[in-house]
Amino acid sequence: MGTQVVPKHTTVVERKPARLAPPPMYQVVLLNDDYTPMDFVVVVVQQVFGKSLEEAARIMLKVHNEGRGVVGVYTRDIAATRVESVIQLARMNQHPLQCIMEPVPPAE
Ligand code: TYC
Repeated sequence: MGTQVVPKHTTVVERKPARLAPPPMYQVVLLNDDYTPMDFVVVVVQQVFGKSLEEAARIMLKVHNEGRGVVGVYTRDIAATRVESVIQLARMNQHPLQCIMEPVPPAE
């Protein structure tokens, strides 16, 4: 056995309770195209994002008229999963519907 070294003085550093920063948030954005049927987009928005028929129709029309629109804001993994679900549903039904995620832009 070696000699034990025991500190003479100890200092206790009191920590402030850890304040966790909120996770970075991502917006899921639907992109317009000329081929995907409107009804299909509305069903996808309802199914993947849990929106009502009225809200899904409003989002679809906004995307149709403005070229793009935010469907929801989520943490990174949830946003990525929803984007994948939209793309998979679109592929399965042979529609070119595109969906992307991007960091929520900082408030002005
Ligand atoms: N522009 C499409 C049409 O006229 C409808 C549409 C809306 C497509 C939203 C994609 O993300 C989209 N059939």
